[in-house]
Amino acid sequence: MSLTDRIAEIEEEISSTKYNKVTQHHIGKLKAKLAQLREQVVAQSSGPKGSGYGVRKAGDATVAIVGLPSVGKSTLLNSVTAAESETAAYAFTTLDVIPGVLQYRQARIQMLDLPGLIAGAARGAGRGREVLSVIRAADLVLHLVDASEPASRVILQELEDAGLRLDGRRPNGAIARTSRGGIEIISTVSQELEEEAIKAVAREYGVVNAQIVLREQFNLDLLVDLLAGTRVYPPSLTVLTKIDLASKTQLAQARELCPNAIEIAPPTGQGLDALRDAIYERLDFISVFMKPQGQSADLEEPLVVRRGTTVTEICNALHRDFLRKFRYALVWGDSAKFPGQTVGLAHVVADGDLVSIITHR
Ligand SMILES: Nc1nc2c(ncn2[C@@H]2O[C@H](COP(=O)(O)OP(=O)(O)OP(=O)(O)O)[C@@H](O)[C@H]2O)c(=O)[nH]1
Ligand SMILES: [Mg+2]
Repeated sequence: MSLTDRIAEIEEEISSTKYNKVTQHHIGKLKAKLAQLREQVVAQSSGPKGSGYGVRKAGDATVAIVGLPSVGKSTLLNSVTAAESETAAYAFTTLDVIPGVLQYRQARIQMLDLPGLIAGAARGAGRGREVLSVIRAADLVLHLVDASEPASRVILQELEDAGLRLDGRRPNGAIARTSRGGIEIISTVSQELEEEAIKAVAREYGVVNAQIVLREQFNLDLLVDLLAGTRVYPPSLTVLTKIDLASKTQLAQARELCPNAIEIAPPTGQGLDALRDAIYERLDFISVFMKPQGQSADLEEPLVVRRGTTVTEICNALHRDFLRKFRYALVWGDSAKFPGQTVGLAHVVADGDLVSIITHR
């Protein structure tokens, strides 16, 4: 039996088994198996190095444009960057990853136009697996939905199956392997899952001896995510496009399917300013001002970085010599305990900070 068939069989068994305290254990094992089979599919597709899409990350952040064929992904890329990605009125116009750069408020944002995703992509339909691996590496996912033909479930399901948890967060728990003693479950809150079910799922993942610490209510899916450890949690924005084409009824339908979406029509320019703003906000950029050693601060042109950036990353963004010759940094602003605090490479900067890197001569 092929992997795809086994996946289909397990999906079928899960959906036909009623979930309750008695079946929890069994369903848990099935879900763990399913997750592992899906990972095998992805692993098989990676093949020899050089196959797949070799996209180099560039700029201050990377945004993946995701959607069904023909929703208008390439049209959007062309309208917010200088890229010229082919567009056409038929599906699968784009077969490669086409990068473009969106320059906005001192940030250089790499936008990736991707081939359309279709149902079954996570199992390898189209070039689904390769496209999904590019999406996994993105800092933000732009989910494009055609307002004149709204359908969003297909894509969201494919992303979910590929281990992408849009706007999600890591489950609050940990697995510490031990050398003996079997599996011990330590939970800080009362769990709806039976201990035996939790252990059964863990065993599916080859856990024999371990302390499993759960710091929130877990369900089977969260538990599998915790054990798999390979999930990614990118932020996302939903975008309704072609709103110039959509009838009143279609638009109403689209809005119901995708509440809070940004509405655009790239050929008329409608909504593009709002979209650029939203991308910038969602990427959580901050500004850091640099004060070159022994000179006055540059308050004109800040360095734009993502929230959570460390002094190491700032050094890298400036010039490779900074890291090699680094002695310490001085920081003024919200991340400093007092003005001019001396910090090391691991220090995390805050919006509006003034930073001076002190190097060996
Ligand atoms: N009226 C209108 N037409 C649009 C809009 N966006 C895209 N189109 C048209 O829709 C068709 C498909 O657009 P593409 O940008 O090629 O779509 P895609 O998502 O890149 O398609 P694939 O690469 O095949 O997955 C083209 O004929 C575009 O001109 C829009 O906002 N309004
Ligand atoms: Mg395209």
